[in-house]
Amino acid sequence: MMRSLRSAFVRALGAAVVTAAALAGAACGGGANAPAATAAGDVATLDPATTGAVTGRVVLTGTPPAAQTIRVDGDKTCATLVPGAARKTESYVVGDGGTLANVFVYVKTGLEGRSFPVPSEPVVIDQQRCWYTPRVVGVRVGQPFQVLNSDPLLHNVRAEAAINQPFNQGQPVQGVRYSHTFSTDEVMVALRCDVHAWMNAWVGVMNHPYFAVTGADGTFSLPNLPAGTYTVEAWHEAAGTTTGTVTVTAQGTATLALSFTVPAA
Ligand SMILES: [Cu+2]
Repeated sequence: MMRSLRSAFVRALGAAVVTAAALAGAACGGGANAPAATAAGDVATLDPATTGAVTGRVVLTGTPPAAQTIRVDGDKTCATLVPGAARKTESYVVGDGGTLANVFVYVKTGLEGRSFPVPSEPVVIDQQRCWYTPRVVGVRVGQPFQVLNSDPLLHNVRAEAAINQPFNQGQPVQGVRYSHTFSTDEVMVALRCDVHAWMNAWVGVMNHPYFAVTGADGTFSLPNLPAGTYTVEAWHEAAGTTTGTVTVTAQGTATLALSFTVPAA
């Protein structure tokens, strides 16, 4: 009895994985960090004939402050891991034409009342050579979120959450992995290292799968959105937030341009 129930469950789950991963994996738009959905739900069952997409580009207007040199040799082990024992700040990562990287773009309003399956695959931020990689990620409420220490030294990761429960974890050993799940959507939860003051990362906690992080070309894509009108917000660690409104039609692709201005010093 147990065995047949279990195998039926596994078969059902397997079918759901194929369907949901094909549709929802792309919806997360997080590149290598895009988690695959692993359970049936609204995303898996959304009729593609009823959904569309938003694509766009984020640009920065104005001249950002020049990157600063960060000496990391206050920690002798960091100094051996980081070429030249120095890094550059990444407060603004700007490409040709002012395209802006590390922007968290997400649907802020328009999805109320909907629920979506939560991926079981973890979203991972790694501590590599005394730096967080990636710098900005999105994760779902209830989805495993992990902080990995790939360095042979002590990091202490502190989550500065305002809505979620903050956490503070020493990670003294290479290979250690702290797992956490966030309980509420929150933009953004900052991660800092108490050992290395230059280490910063940010986590966008979402109750739906429609979010993305821009790369150097500033582009983003939010596919498989139900037809409707949405407020899309873009968050940047130094430039703040900006929003746009976009209407998605069934099987259409709407374009949304978002721009930030360098704040006055
Ligand atoms: Cu550290």
